[in-house]
Amino acid sequence: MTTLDDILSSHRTRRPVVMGILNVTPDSFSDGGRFFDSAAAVEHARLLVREGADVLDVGAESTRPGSGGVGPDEQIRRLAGVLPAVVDLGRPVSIDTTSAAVAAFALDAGAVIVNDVSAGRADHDLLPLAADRGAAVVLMHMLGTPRDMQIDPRYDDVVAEVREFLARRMDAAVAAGVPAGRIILDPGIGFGKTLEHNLALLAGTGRLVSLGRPVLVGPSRKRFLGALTGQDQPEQRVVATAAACLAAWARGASVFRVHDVSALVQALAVWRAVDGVAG
Ligand code: HH2
Repeated sequence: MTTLDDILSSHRTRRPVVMGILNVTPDSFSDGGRFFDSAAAVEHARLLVREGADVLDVGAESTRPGSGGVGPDEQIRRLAGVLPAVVDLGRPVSIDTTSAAVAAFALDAGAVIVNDVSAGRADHDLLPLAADRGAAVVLMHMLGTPRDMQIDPRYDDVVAEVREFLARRMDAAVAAGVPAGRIILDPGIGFGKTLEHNLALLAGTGRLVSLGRPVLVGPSRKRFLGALTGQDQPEQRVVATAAACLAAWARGASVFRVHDVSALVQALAVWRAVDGVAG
C-alpha cells in the first residue's frame, strides 16, 4: 500500500501515484451532485480504492471556471459526514481546499495532504498550519481566480512562468515552516490556461520536475481534452485523460489526480510493463 513517504519520493523512485477525486459538491464540472449525499460519497470512495487509488483527494468546493467559492463553514458541513469514513478506508487522504479552517478540520479527521489550488495565497494561515501539523502540501499554479481565470489568459512563456511561480511558492512554503520534502508541485492544468498552454505545460513537465519535487498533474476530464477529441461530455473523456497522464508520466510527472482511476491504473500498468523490458 502506498504511504505518504512513497508519494513524496515518487519523482525519484518513479512509482506512479494515482489520486482518486471525491467531490462532495453539488456543482463540480463533471460529477457535481453525484456524491453530495454522504453515503453516496463514501460508497464512491470505496469504489476508487477498489479500482486502485493510492490516495483520495476530497473536496467540498468546486473550482470550475466561473465559480464563486463556498465558505469554510459550509465546506466543513459537507465534509463532516464523509471524511472520517473515507480516512477509515486506509489510504492517505488529501483535502482539496484553500481555507486553513477547512484544512485544520480535515487534518484533525486524519487527512495528511493539503491540496491548495491557490498555493497558500488565498489564506495566509494555511501554510503555517500545514507546517505545524507536519502535513504535506500540493502547491498549484493558477492565473487569477476561478471566477476570472479563463478570461483571455496570456503568458510570454507559460512553462517558464509557471516554473518560476512554483519555485517562489515553494520558497514561501519553506519560509512558513513546511519542509521542502513535504511539497508537491502542480502546473494547474485548466486554471487560467488555453488549450495551447495546457499542452505546453504537459510537454514541459520535465522543466517542472527539475525543481526537485514530485509533480502532480490534474487533466482529468477537462475541457481542453474535449477540444482535442470532440467529446463534449466530461464523462466521455476517460481515454483522453489517461493519455494526457501518460504523456506527463513519460516526462517525469508522478502523481495523477483523476476521476477515472481504473482506466489510468490499467494504462500505467501496460506502459510500465513495456518500459520494464529491455528494447
Ligand atoms: N483540478 C480541479 C480541482 N482541484 N487540484 C489540483 N492539485 N490540481 C488540479 O488540476 C485540480 C485540483 C478541478 O477539477 P474537479 O475537482 O473535477 O472539478 P471542480 O473543481 O469543479 O470540483
